[in-house]
Amino acid sequence: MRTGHPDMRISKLLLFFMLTCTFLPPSSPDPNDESCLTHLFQSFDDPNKNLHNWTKSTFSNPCSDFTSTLAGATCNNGRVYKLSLQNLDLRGSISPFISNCTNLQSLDLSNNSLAGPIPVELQYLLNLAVLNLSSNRLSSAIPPSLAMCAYLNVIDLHDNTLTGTIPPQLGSLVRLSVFDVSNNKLSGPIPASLGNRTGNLPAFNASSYAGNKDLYGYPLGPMKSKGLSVVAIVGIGLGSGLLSLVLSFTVVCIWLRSKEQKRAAEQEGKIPQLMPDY
Ligand SMILES: *[C@@H]1O[C@H](CO)[C@@H](O)[C@H](O)[C@H]1NC(C)=O
Ligand SMILES: *[C@@H]1O[C@H](CO)[C@@H](O)[C@H](O)[C@H]1NC(C)=O
Ligand SMILES: *[C@@H]1O[C@H](CO)[C@@H](O)[C@H](O)[C@H]1NC(C)=O
Ligand SMILES: *[C@@H]1O[C@H](CO)[C@@H](O)[C@H](O)[C@H]1NC(C)=O
Ligand SMILES: *[C@@H]1O[C@H](CO)[C@@H](O)[C@H](O)[C@H]1NC(C)=O
Ligand SMILES: CC(=O)N[C@H]1CO[C@H](CO)[C@@H](O)[C@@H]1O
Repeated sequence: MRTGHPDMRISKLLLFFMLTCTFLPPSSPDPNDESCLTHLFQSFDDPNKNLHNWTKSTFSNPCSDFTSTLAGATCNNGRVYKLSLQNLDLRGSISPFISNCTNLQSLDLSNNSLAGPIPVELQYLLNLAVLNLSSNRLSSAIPPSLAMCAYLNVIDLHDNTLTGTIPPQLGSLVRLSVFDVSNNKLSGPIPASLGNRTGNLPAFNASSYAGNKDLYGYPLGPMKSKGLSVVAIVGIGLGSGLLSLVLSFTVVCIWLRSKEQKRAAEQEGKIPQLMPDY
């Protein structure tokens, strides 16, 4: 079958590309980004109106090439790939719909007052390389499913109120070069997969884990013995022994003295009776 001269086909192809480039907008709106941004904005509380130009009309098309019309957002190929919303005094929480920003590579919400849990839905952000949620009021456990984000380089969760244990699964993130969970309320053993990384994987020192009262194991110290130390028990034993000795001695003294006084009084009373009147 003949489809025309090869040169003609190539020029037709060129014409087609030229037409599509002319008539398609440089970045087509993405329904996922729209859903992500809409819900994220709803879950944030922004008392200082730092996100004043995050308006509903911009969510459907937040990108024009590399620049975004939204403060803190950066685009690539018409998709949001970076959200840098640090130091904005944001309150509220992080919407699970963050997972709809599927091209996100960097999420920095650090140094705000965000509360609630770290959404487990972050596991769907398969391109995520940087996660900085430090200096917030985030609570609950660190989701083990974060280990699904295989490109994670940075997990910075310091200065929050996270509880529970550190998921050992995070040790499987071979690209991880920064890991900081210091100053939280984490407990339990530091997984060897993170605390004592083998091979040429970057290791994390004690400063990554410091400030968690009930966290233990290398590179921190061993488990603190529950309850009182031996010194404290001996001290309390000796102290209370001495105290009861002093107390009983005092009681005996008082008893003896009052007995003596009684006897003296009795003798004083007896003397006038025995003595004849002159
Ligand atoms: C929104 O704010 C950012 C930074 O404050 C700015 O770069 C951007 O141009 C603003 N967008 C609009 C539509 O005003
Ligand atoms: C955190 O944000 C506040 C403003 O909300 C700013 O004054 C402070 O310097 C920031 N801290 C850091 C470590 O960036
Ligand atoms: C995370 O954010 C905090 C505060 O904005 C900053 O000081 C820190 O360097 C960031 N962490 C990393 C690993 O870049
Ligand atoms: C721990 O590692 C950090 C960098 O990850 C470094 O800045 C710091 O000096 C180290 N601290 C100690 C005690 O080695
Ligand atoms: C850390 O790993 C090394 C071998 O890779 C091992 O000899 C050492 O005992 C481990 N330390 C702890 C505290 O688990
Ligand atoms: C379009 C889309 O991907 N929607 C998803 C957005 O995120 C929520 C919460 O994770 C999902 O339930 C939706 O399927």
